Amino acid sequence: MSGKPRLYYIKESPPCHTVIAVARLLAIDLELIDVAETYQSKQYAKINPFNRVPTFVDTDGFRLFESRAIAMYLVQSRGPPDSALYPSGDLKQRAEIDQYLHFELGTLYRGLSDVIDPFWKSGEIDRSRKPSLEKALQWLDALLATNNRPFIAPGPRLSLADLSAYFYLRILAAFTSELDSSVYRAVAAWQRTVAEELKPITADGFFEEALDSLKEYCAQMRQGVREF
Ligand SMILES: N[C@@H](CCC(=O)N[C@@H](CS)C(=O)NCC(=O)O)C(=O)O
Repeated sequence: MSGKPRLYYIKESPPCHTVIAVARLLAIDLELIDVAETYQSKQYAKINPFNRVPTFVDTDGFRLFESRAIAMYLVQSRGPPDSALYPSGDLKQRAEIDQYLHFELGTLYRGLSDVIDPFWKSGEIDRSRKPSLEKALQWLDALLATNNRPFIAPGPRLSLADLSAYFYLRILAAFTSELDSSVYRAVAAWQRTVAEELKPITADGFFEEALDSLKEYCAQMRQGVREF
């Protein structure tokens, strides 16, 4: 295999946004393959046995799924060694980024997915699960407020620890106005800072259109005119 590395993605998917953002930040030219209509197929299962997105396939045929793992691989395989996104030359800085990525995956994203997963079947969130998500958001808010940090990991620069959390939290309000992370003031300030930082790679409107499309999808689910 040769040519560009490939990313199998779905436009509305936050973990795909994380990977696409990292690729754009590092000026990696990806071939984007939209699998919205085919990701449940047996053919796609040969690329990703869990039938999920994103999946990355490198130019030598190496395959990887799980967005955070793909993001790390992109930085480590193609980024500069001192990339603030995930610095290979600074063990402790990278370990702190790992720490917050694990918090995001194990606590914040878990809280979020527990609340919104039922939505895909019923058009309703699981309100009984909201306390765990709110707790995770309070922790994040306190972390950012107490340390007066612009970004999640210590230091003045955007890192992988910000991106996954950012792309997941920005979809919350698409499901219901009850899930508005902007009530957490430090989280809201951090979201504005990350959005500002990402402006050079978001100017073409791709991420905004993807969010609008998800909002439309969710609105149709709520009205019962669309099924997953
Ligand atoms: N932890 C995974 C999550 C992947 C995931 O759940 N992707 C969703 C789209 S956001 C998906 O493929 N959903 C299809 C399905 O579950 O059928 C990652 O970060 O890559």
